[in-house]
Amino acid sequence: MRPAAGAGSPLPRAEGFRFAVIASRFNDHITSALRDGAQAALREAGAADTDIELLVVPGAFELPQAARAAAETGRFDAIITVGCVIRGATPHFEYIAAAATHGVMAAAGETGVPIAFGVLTTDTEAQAEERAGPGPDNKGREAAAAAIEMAILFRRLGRPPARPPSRPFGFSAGGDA
Ligand code: INI
Repeated sequence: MRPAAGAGSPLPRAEGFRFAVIASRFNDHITSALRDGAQAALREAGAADTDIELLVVPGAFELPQAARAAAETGRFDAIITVGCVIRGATPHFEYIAAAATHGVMAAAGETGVPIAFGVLTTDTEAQAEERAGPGPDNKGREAAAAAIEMAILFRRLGRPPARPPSRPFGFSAGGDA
């Protein structure tokens, strides 16, 4: 049986699937490491650079709407969201974290496209840094592994392959086209 996606697990194979990585800019020093972890995992699993599209949003609050729009294009077998919400002195943390969590779950359920949740919700910046390092515990990497596993599962359940765009949109993982 295929091992569950997670820290330290081998990555399932990603050839023949198309992915969007949607990264939020807020707390960019963390989210860029999560984005890199997700993209590196997809490449390591065999996804072609042309099958990985990077989309950027301002903050975690915008992730669900962007994920839903990406899912509705029919261009992606799975989507990976990455973001970082760090608890502050205001209740803003709760609102943003809840909106991102519930919004991503709703977008996945309502579009039928797997959307992995690589959004850190931590008390401190140090906790976020621990989860965004270059190793196997990088939460962007873990989200990418979950997205691949879900893409494989949905293909097995009869989901047709995602349609590539006639012309790439956003930024390809291979460069800033
Ligand atoms: N966005 C984050 O991604 N992380 C945060 O910690 C955060 N805080 O703390 O405010 C945050 N706010 C911005 C928010 O996601 C939206 O971009 C903004 O509200 C505009 O809609």
